[in-house]
Amino acid sequence: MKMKLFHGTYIIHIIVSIFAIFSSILVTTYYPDSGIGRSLRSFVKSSPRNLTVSFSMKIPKKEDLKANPRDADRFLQENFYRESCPRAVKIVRNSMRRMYHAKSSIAPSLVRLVFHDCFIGGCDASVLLDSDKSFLSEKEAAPNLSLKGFDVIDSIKSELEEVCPGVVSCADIIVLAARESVELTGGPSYFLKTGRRDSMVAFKEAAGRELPAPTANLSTILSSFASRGFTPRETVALLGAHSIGITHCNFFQERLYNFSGTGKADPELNPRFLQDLKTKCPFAASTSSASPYAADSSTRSLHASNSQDMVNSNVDKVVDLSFDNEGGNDGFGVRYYKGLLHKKGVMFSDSQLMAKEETEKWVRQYASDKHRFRKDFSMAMTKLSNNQILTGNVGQVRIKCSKIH
Ligand SMILES: *[C@@H]1O[C@H](CO)[C@@H](O)[C@H](O)[C@H]1NC(C)=O
Ligand SMILES: *[C@@H]1O[C@H](CO)[C@@H](O)[C@H](O)[C@H]1NC(C)=O
Ligand SMILES: *[C@@H]1O[C@H](CO)[C@@H](O)[C@H](O)[C@H]1NC(C)=O
Ligand SMILES: *[C@H]1O[C@H](CO)[C@@H](O)[C@H](O)[C@H]1NC(C)=O
Repeated sequence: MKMKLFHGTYIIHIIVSIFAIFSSILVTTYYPDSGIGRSLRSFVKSSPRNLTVSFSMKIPKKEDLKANPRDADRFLQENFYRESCPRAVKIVRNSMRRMYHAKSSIAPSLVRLVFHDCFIGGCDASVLLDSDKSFLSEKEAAPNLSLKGFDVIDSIKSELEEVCPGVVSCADIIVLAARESVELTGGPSYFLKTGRRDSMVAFKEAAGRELPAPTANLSTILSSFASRGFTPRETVALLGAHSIGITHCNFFQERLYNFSGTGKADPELNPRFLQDLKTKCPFAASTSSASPYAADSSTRSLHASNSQDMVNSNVDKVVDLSFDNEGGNDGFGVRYYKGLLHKKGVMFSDSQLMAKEETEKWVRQYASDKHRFRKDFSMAMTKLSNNQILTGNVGQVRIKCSKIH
């Protein structure tokens, strides 16, 4: 009986080895750094008795490999809280759904928040830390601009603290909540590992400065994303998030009334769209003269979307980037690219994606191929969510997201 079993194992080993040799060649060609090729080769060399060990070796999915920077792939886990807090992901999901149904504007806020956190200094929840003296300026830059997102995270965090105190990091909550937000607004659900830890420092030197401003040109946008490892294709895909949320008139007022000091509108704007925007954003001398694109505006730049509450603010007027959810939830992303094709990019930085072939070709692809967009967007969001994470013993798991302890 024992012999027979061993015999069977031996045959399986030979068959699997032949497969492994071919896979190893393929994998090494496409993912030279992945380590899978190495694992497969060592499998071939291993004794049949080691089969069980080899079989339990996890082979990452193709998408994960592409999307995850190497270190994130190594340190994050598919369900980091499976033992310490098995319901963690579910709690985030249910909590987000409940809050979204009470107030849908939280979704774009969260997408903006994840972008802000991960793009600047990595996905470490540093964005949530309470301001001190030097940080105040950012919060006061716009009336409670990010605070809606903060509230949502705090609320999810306290729910989690009740179930499994001190376990789930704020950094993980941000990325998980953002994923729910994308899904709730019609975007794809994407793969996320967990196990991020929270930073011990805030990036006081006004994080936002490094985000491309709404007035940024294509080369500035691309180099800013490239310095974080994003290709032009991924950059175009990520900007599809501009199909939800709102933006403030003063971010693009210059385009409507005094483009580059010409006293005229940006000729790259669709004329009917221009009229539409002018109606929504009447000329406001006060905001235009006060250098609307200076430091404070860049903090709310790229994912400028935020709370609909701002509509009621008389500080400045806003435009709904989803255009009343044009195309329904199916329109997530696609309406943005279709808009760009018709010269209906709201901010200058958006319209810049049409300025050169290297980005324009992706705008065209995504406008006409929803599935390709959703796939690319998913991979780019996974990658963004894994940017410069803290794991292991680095950092901490905060008890309150706004404070280190
Ligand atoms: C097989 O497994 C044993 C025990 O884990 C290990 O010592 C040995 O090196 C393995 N053999 C190969 C060829 O990997
Ligand atoms: C883009 O903007 C940057 C910074 O404002 C500027 O230095 C650069 O010359 C601009 N590039 C082009 C092609 O206009
Ligand atoms: C347009 O911009 C130029 C240069 O910034 C400025 O001199 C001019 O006064 C502006 N015109 C209006 C109507 O605001
Ligand atoms: C938002 O700003 C208002 C007015 O400045 C202030 O009263 C309120 O407390 C702020 N909200 C939060 C959550 O800080």
